[in-house]
Order: sequence, then C-alpha cells, then structure tokens
Amino acid sequence: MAKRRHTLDSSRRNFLKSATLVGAATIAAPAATKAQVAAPRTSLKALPPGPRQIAVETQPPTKDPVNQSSSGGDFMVDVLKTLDIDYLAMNCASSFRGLHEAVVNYGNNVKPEILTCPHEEIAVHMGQGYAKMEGKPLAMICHGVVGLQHATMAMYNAWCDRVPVVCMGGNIIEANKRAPGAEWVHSAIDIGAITRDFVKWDDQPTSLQHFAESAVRAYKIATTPPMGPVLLSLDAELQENPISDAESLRIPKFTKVTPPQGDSGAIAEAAKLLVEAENPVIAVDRMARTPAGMGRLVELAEALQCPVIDLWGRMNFPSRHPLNQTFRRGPLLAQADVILAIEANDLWGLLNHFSDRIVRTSRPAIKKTAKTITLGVRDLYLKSNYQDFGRWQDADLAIAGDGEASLPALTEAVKRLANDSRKTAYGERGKKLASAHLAMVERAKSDATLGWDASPITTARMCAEVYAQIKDEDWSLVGNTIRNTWPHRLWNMDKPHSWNGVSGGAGVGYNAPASLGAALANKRHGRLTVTFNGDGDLMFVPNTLWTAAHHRIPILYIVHNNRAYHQEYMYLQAMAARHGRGIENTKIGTTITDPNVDYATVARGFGVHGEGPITDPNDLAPVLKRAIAAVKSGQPALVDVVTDPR
Ligand SMILES: Cc1ncc(C[n+]2csc(CCOP(=O)(O)OP(=O)(O)O)c2C)c(N)n1
Ligand SMILES: [Mg+2]
Repeated sequence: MAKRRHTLDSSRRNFLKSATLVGAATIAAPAATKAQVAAPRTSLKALPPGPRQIAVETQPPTKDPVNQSSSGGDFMVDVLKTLDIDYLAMNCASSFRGLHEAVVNYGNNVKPEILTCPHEEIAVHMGQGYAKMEGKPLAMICHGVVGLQHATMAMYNAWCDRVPVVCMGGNIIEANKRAPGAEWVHSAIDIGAITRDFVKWDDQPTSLQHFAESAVRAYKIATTPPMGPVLLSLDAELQENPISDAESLRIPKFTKVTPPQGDSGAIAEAAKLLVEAENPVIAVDRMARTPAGMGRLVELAEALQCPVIDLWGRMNFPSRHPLNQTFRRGPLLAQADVILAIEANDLWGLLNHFSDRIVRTSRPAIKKTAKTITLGVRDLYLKSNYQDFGRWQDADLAIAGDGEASLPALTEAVKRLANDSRKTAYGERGKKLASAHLAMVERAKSDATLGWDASPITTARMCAEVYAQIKDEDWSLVGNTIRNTWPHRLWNMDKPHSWNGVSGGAGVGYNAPASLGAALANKRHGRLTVTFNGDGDLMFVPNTLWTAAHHRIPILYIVHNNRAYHQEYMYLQAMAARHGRGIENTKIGTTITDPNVDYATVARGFGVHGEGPITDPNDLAPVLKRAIAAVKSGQPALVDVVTDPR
C-alpha cells in the first residue's frame, strides 16, 4: 500500500501564487473592460453582444478562487507513476488542463512524459503500436466529447486487436462549473457512451480516491488477457482543485493478473489428439504477448514436427523456420486431420474459403472429419454490437486459456505422450515439411524477380531493396500495408521484435501512428524501425510525421505509393466487371492523383528527412542508404517509392 503526502516545493507554490495573482486581477476586471482592451471600440459598438458575451457579463464577479499548493492532478500523476506509465499521448485541451499542468510541473514531465500528437487518433494508435512492442500500455488523454470522437477509430482498432491502451478524457461534470460556450458543447453526462461498445471497461470517478482505485482497476483490466483499451472520464474540477483529504488518500497496489492457463484435462486431451494425428496443423494469430511466446510455439511445433500457419497477428513464429508453412495454408488445411488454432480471432475465416471479389461465396477449407481444437481467450469475452467475432464455427475441443501461458503445459503433455514410433513418424514428417519450406522460399525469391527492373517499382523489388540495406542491423518491421506480404515471404524474421502484428479492426489510418508508437518502444533498445506505409493510410494522419520529428523518434517510413486506395480500386473494377460496364470509371473516388502527392516534401515540411518520389528501382539503394543514415542518427526519415501498378 502506498500513501503519499501532496505537498509542493516552494518554487511551484510561488509560481502558482503569482499565476493566481495575475489570474485574480484579470478575473476581477469587469468583462466589458477586458473586451474593450482586446478589440477596437468601433467593432464593439457595431456588433450586438453575442450569446457568449451576454452570459459572461451576467455572471457575478468571481473571487480569487485559489492560492493552492497542490492539485488533484498532482495526485493523479502519482497514481500514473505507480503504474509505471512512461508516456501520456495527447492533443492538449482545457478539460484536462489540470492534469496536463500537474504532469509538466509536479511530475517534471517524466513518467509520464507527454507525447504531443496533432490528432487524437495518433495518440491512441501510438499506444497500440507501443504496447505490442513494449509489452505494457501507455496512457492517452483527450478532450472529452470532441477529442474522444477523434480517438474512436483508433480505440476500435486497439479493441479488435486486443491491445491495452489507457485512454482518458477530460469532462466537466458539474453544470455550474462549465464556462459558457465550448465547455458546454464539449461536456457530456457520460462521455464513455461513445466508446462503451469497444472498450473493455470505463468509469467516471467522482473523487480522488475513486480515481486512484479506478485508474489501477483500469490498468489491471486492460492488461489482463483478453486485453483491450479502457477509458476514464476525468472531471476537470477534480484535476484542478486542491487536494482536500491528502492524509486519507491511498494509492491501491497494482498486482498483475497471471494469465489463465487452459484446464489440465483439456490440455491432455488436446495433446493426445495432436500426438496421434497424421497431418496436424497449428494455426496461430494473436498469440505471442511477450518475447517468450515465439520460443514456446517453436518448442511445441518441433516436438510434433507439425506445420505452423502464422496469421501474423503477433510475432508468433520465425519466418525461416522449416516448420513455417504459412504460404502452404490451402493444401495443408485441406489434408489436416487435427487443427489447433491458437488465439485465432476468426476461426470460421481460418477454416473456410471466402471470396468477395465478385459474388460473395464460401466453401469449407477443411475435411469434414478434421478435428478442431481452439486454445485462447476469445471465448472468455465478447460484446454484441460490433461484429468483430466472425461467423460461428464448430470446434471439437475449445480450451479457454491464454495461448502463450498454456503452451508449456501442452508441449510437456505432447512430449510425455509421444512414443518412439510416433517420434519416428514425426521425423519423416519434419523432413518433408523442411523441403516444402525451402521450395516455398525459393519460389518466393523467383516470384520476386518478376518485373524486377520495372518502373513504377514492384512491391517485391521495393521490399528486397529495403531488406538488403537493413538485414545486418537489429531491425524491426512494425507495419506493412502491402497485401502480397513480401516481407514475410522474403525476410528472415526470427526475433520477437521482427514484427508486431496488424491493425485489428482494419481501420485505415493505423499504420503511420501505430508504427511510430512501436518505434518509440524500439528507440530504447537501439533497434532500426522500418514500416511500409500505404499512401492512402498516410493520408489519414500524415501529421504523425511531425510527432516523429518533434520527439526525435527514429523510424524509416517507406511509402508504398501506388497513388490509390488500391484495394478499393480493385473492388470497384470487380464490381464494374460483374455489371458488365467496363473499368474506365473505376479510378473515380479510388485514386490519389491529380495532384500526385509529393510525400518527401510533406515529410520535410514536418521536419522529417524526406526522399523521393523514387520511380527507378536502381535509385533505391543509394536513397535508402541516406535515409537509414538519418534514422541511425536519431531522426525519422521517409522514402516515397512509386509502386503505381497502373
Ligand atoms: C477508416 C477506413 N476507411 C476506409 C476503409 C476502406 N479501405 C480499405 S483498404 C483502403 C485503401 C487504403 O489505401 P492504401 O493504404 O494506400 O493501401 P492500398 O490499398 O493502396 O495498398 C480503404 C480506403 C477502411 N478500411 N478504413
Ligand atoms: Mg495506396
């Protein structure tokens, strides 16, 4: 239990005092006098008073309200410090000016340190990318109602991706404390209502003690699998007013919840099915929560010599491991007799083929007799409105338990059960899989040479050129909007930080800021962070680049510039073909041309090293070298690569 006194040093007290005196002088002056000073007389005479002016003038003059030596915000900072929260991402606003001031003055802008974000979506997405790389959440705060509305898309991505972000929103709960105008339109009786369908928990504390308990509870709930974003609505008065009951305040102790392991009987049953299977398959999505996850899956797969299909929700399995059979998903699932799906969000999507290009059609991807085992926390928590859970899929054995936490017991059970004859069979299976893996890698290399010298540049060439420049560094790929997955086919991804998953909610606008959040986590480790960023994605929040420059976060953005929302362009072409109307008009509303965007200039405008547009593939190497040198010197850099396929 931690108890704290909330006293301030004399310099801060003096500051507050003088600030208060200035404030008091201003407040004491009648409103009309202030207006006259601020605006020419003529305009005052010419214009009738607006509603806001009337409201201010009819208010009684306020007394000097404070000469305080502490604020509720100070206590909130102490609570955030006990939770080991390193960053507070925000776009500043008056509804949390109390906490903001306490962070920079009382907390010295350390733990949390403020990350200035020009859009609330950036703040949340940075938290999403950061948490997946760092293994713990950061906090973000936004202006209740308006800032929160901007934050929602990113909160939804984090929710679908099961990633913790501690979100907070300022609010002014008491009606008689709201200034006329903006403070009314920015307040709500329940700001959390906007996001309640896609946060794991939310609260609106009404006292500092309530805040302390709710903040610790929010952190605990957010970081317990299945993880997710949480929201606290923070009353402005609570942040700004002096602490009246310092002696009785108590910061609760945070105890990390041990992730649940699958039931031992069910684990034994799963092990039996896997050991006896002739053609087992492991499919894995959001499994590796910590750097230990990948090694645990390798151990299970090797014990069985079982193929692994990685759905890339996290860095689950090394790309060059002989048992990595991700690109043989179709034939392997078709012949599988036992399928173990670990932390798979959409089981139906995994086990069925679905085409939505022309007419929506589907068919099973597995044999009727195949036995399906699920292991994960998906079944433990579900909400109703947003349909992120996918279609119903029958399973033969459903084990509720955290995938990463349950793997050692499963592997141990498998090793116990596998006799010599099974081990011999596994050896044979492993050899076949290893040669299929090698063939897969060779095929990828040969596919990548198609159009090698083409201009605009092929995505394969772009990925190969980037890899050639980074492969000997401690690199970390933190985003990829290239749908044909070249990095996963061509690169040797063998470290827990080689990759950190995808958006979760497929909400475009994730990649640029989430990559930056991951880069922030990587900075401490001196890793070279790289991301492939679609031009469409970058157009949502290009100002992310300013945050990168402002906070000196080293990251290499490679803009995959096909000058289009290309996925949608292809959809539209398919639609036009289906309706027999030709594809001439399908660029309308789907392309990002006329004018072409010069992303290097945009980057430079935000203070980021910018290169491009690069249209000749032979220019890539020297340009990448320069950009990487900038990143290694601690700066963000961007290379605009024109991959326009039309
Ligand atoms: C917030 C949001 N708006 C729109 C979409 C629809 N959408 C899906 S992919 C895509 C194109 C994204 O463009 P870009 O990042 O350039 O990738 P490209 O398809 O060109 O490779 C769009 C608009 C979405 N998924 N999310
Ligand atoms: Mg594009």
